[in-house]
Amino acid sequence: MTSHRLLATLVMLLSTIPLCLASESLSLDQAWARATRPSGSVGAAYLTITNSTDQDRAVVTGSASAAGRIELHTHIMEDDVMRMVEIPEIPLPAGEQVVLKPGDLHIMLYELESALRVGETFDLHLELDDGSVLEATVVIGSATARDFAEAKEHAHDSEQQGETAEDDAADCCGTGS
Ligand SMILES: [Cu+2]
Repeated sequence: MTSHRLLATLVMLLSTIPLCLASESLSLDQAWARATRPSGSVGAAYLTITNSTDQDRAVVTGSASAAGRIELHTHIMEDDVMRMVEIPEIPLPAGEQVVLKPGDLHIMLYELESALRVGETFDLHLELDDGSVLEATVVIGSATARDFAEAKEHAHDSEQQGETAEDDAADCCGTGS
């Protein structure tokens, strides 16, 4: 009887483990973008994805509320020149954190409905190879922001400044249209 109860307790304890595993998941954080020029129709979004599962995953497609379409991009060195290229997926290795940042992996935003303005936000929706979805609110910082912290800081003091972008879109997206 006692051993049965012990067993029952053990089974109960074990049955909570899958719940713990389920909480190890994928998270999308620190999403940010740089403001674009008023006439700009192309932008880029950066973010951090943490894959706490034991499964390799990948971002395969997505959309953004501010853009007609998005592409997954990275930068490569070709003949000593950095240029960006579209890639079919962004790998999210099991147990690793992947940071999308300027000069590296990024989400390219095409057909912007209007310029990205400091202090505003838009929604980003990324789909993974298993059909699951990650969503984030993207914070727009100034055209010179280098990371999420700076973007957030700029967004915070944007109202009085009315900042506009410099040549960021051209830097990142010379081939974009
Ligand atoms: Cu790009």
